[in-house]
Amino acid sequence: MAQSRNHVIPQNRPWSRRAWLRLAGLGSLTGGVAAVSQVTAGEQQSPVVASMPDHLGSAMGPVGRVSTEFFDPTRFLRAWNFSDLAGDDRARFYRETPRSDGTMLREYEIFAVDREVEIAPGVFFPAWTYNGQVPGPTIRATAGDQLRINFVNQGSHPHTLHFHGWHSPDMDGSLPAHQVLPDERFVYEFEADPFGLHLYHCHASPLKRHIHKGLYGAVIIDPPSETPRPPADELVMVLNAFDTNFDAENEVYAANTVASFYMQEPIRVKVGQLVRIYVVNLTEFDLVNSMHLHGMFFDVFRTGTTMVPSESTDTIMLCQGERAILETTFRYPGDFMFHAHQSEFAELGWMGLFRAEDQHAT
Ligand SMILES: [Cu+2]
Repeated sequence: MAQSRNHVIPQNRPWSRRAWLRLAGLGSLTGGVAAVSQVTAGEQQSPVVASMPDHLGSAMGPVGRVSTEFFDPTRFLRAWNFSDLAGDDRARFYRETPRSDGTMLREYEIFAVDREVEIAPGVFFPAWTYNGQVPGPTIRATAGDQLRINFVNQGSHPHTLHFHGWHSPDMDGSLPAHQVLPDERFVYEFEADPFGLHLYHCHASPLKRHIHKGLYGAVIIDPPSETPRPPADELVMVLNAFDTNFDAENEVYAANTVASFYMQEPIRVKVGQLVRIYVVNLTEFDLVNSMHLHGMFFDVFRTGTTMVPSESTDTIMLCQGERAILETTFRYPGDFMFHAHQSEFAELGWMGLFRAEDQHAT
């Protein structure tokens, strides 16, 4: 906490999630939360009377903007294998080499580093990160490829990379013997198997602390190239939350780290085009998270391990570490809200908008 700048949480007393709601009315989080806070704090007045003017001014979304210079949630949506970096920069972190059997060797440079990340305008969280960002870079391969991850721990604590998927025990990054100490390195190597939507995270103990500090990312393993998924506009959403005062409760929730970011910068999609959303739940402390999309339904491929959807719904529940591929096609132009159906999560930042535009709109 000491290294956090512009931190709005007082350090000298326990700070509950309810207190955060009240504080947010004074600070920089969301107008919607401010309205809630004034009702909560209005002991002297009728809640109805107290809430009237606040409702008029409670446009949802944060006041102010985060810096997107280093981490831009819009770019993160459609970036994998460091595709958000140009030529030489990308080659420093990612290389692919065709193999004789038609598969690829994919090599990654992943490093752990302590770094503050801005999770709401002016609110900085002292994160532990992979490659300086939360979530870490999305890894993407085709089933049968070989993955080689060169991991360097530049952080101040022992860390690991623990991948979900088939691999040998020595590549699991979970036991005390697997810990990579500060300034040490380890090479993880395994085959991309099975196809689906997976994840990686640190597995050093205490586990929930190492995960919630920001050490996690998405892994997309595409089906074999002979049987690909249909072309689509593809988006990665990692559901996460931040315990800013370390009381084992989250104060800020998001899809892709920045509270309410996509309320200010709606995700642009095309009417009539298939949209595929890779949703991974990496929220700590709360057992269940969810995603609800307004005005439409989507097909659900749980864990992404089948080509046939298991259900069609407008709300999906995900336990910690659970993930799903969602597919839908927007029928109408306009703004469509999406958010956690846990209302408290939504009001604390896990909310956004899709902006659907006609195919030929510029
Ligand atoms: Cu760790």
